[in-house]
Parts: sequence; C-alpha cells; structure tokens
Amino acid sequence: MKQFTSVNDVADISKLVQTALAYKKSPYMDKKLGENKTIGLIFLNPSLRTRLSTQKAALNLGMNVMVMNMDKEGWALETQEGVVMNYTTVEHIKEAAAVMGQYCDILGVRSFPKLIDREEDYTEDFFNKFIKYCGVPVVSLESATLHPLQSLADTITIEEFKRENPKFSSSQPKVVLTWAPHIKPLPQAVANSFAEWMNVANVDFTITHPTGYNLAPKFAGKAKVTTNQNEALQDADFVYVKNWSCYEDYGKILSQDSNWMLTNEKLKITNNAKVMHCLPVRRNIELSDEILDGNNSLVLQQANNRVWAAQAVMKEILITLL
Ligand code: SN0
Repeated sequence: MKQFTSVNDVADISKLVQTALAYKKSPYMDKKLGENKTIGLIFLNPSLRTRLSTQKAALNLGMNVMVMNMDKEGWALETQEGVVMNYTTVEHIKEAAAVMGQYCDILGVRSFPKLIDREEDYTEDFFNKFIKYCGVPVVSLESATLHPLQSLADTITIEEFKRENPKFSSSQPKVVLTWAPHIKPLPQAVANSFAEWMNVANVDFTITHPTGYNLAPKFAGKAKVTTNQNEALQDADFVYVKNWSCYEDYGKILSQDSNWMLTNEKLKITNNAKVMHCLPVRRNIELSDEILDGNNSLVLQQANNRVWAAQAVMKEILITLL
C-alpha cells in the first residue's frame, strides 16, 4: 500500500481485517518491521483516539514516533499558489510538507474541512497538496471528507461481532447509519467514510437522516436512504450514530430535532442492535446516557480496534519501504 486515504487504497479489505485481528491477538509479532523507521503524526485539529491509537500501533511495530500539533505549535500554513505572504500565513505547504518528508518515512495527517467552500473541501485540496509535496507515504488521520482509519476499525468491529454470533453465518447483518443532532456544524467525513466502507462490505446498508442531509452521492453510493428513522431502524443489527452538517446547503445546520437522538425506546424497533459511534460523543445530545452506559454500546470496542486498524495499515505501508 503506497498511501491510506480512502477505501480505494486497499487492495484486499478482508485481508487487512485479518491482519488487524491477528495483531489484536499478538500485538508485538512484527516488532522488527518498523525498526529504524519514523512516522510523523501531524495534527491540524484536535484528537484523542487517532493520536494515541496510531502512536500505540507504531510502537507495537517498533517504529519511532514524532507528534506535531501544527494548529498550536506550528507556523500558520499557506496553501494557495502565488500568494504574496504578507498577512497571517508564515510558511507554504510546499516547504513545510517537504521538510516533514525529510525527517519521516511515513506521515499521518489530520486536517478537517473548513465547511465554507465545498469545492475546496471535496477536492481534498490540503491533503492532495500535502501528499504531493511531502514525498513519503501518507496515512489519513481524517481528511476534509474521509476518516478511513475509523471506518476500518468499524469494519473490524462489525466483522468481530459477526464471527462471535452464529446467526450472521448465513445472513447479512443490517447496518444503519443514522444522523443525530448536534449543536455545532460537524464534518461529513466520518459518515462519508463509513458509507464508503459499508457499501463494499457484506452487509445490508441503510442511511437515515432528516430532509436536506443527503451525503454526497459518490459516498452514499448504492445505500438505501430514508428520512424515516423508525423505518430504517426496523430489524437493524448495528446502528451507527453520527451527526454531520449539510452537504447540499454546505456546512449548515438544518435540524437540531432531539427526536433523532437514539434511546432505549427506539432500540426496541431494532433486532437488539449494537450501537456504534466514533467518539467524541456529546452525551444526551447525540446519544443518550442509557445507550452509552448500556449493554448494546460497542463504542469502546471500536476505540480499541483503532489500534489494530492503524497497525495493519502501517504494516502494509512498511513492507513497501523494505
Ligand atoms: C469530528 C468529526 O469529524 O465529527 C471528529 C470525529 C472523529 N468531531 C468533532 O469535531 C466533535 C466536536 C464537538 O464539538 O463535539
């Protein structure tokens, strides 16, 4: 694997999931693979799970890790061409990314969308420039439109649960991605990415959201889409809860309807569904206490699986550097 920015960079998803689950059993089996290799984790936005799980995964592979919080500790970066830099930006991504590439064998980068100009966000302007100028393999730690390490961990979590439950041996699980309320406009990245991975997984996939919250068609793909949450939840085996801001009326909040928050009452419509969320979650806005503290929540398993997801991805990249 030369880079990991979306599901399309993965040649064999089921092999990657197997590798991750093997690491979960034996975290240190490839401790020599990353010897004398350095990964730089570059954050332009906050992070808890991504930062710690990726760092842990790199250490399990014997790599050196450097973390840089660009937003707080770095110079303000310019990304536009031909700009006279006489205002707030201090250095151009051309130099900054290229310099990071001098010090690191692999770079992980997190850069959220600005949610102002859809074209700029959806062409992954920042990410593509970073990849172009750094000259080393890049792992997405969440870009403007996708969060593939999260989606791989989610795929692993569903796969693990399927294996433990014989009822899924003959039938596809029903997976529902449901929009949830939030007080801030959030990226569509987690939802886009989850949809992209579920559309190629062996599951029956439905997306439900209020009117006006359609995801970009290229990510929603062949998923069933309904604005009737109750209808979507019927017989669901997994319910993935996530807020996103509007794609169509870009970056806007059209609804804060608290009826969209998942509760135990709503879970009754499902097939005793397991509930997933990437975290961080705003309690009693996006998800109720009763769900997060109850037996149906998989949020900690998902967070745990972030380590093995990152480790499997780094292995695939490391073997191309040998
Ligand atoms: C990010 C998002 O893409 O939705 C990161 C998720 C992994 N979430 C947030 O920015 C939450 C911010 C908040 O104020 O709740």
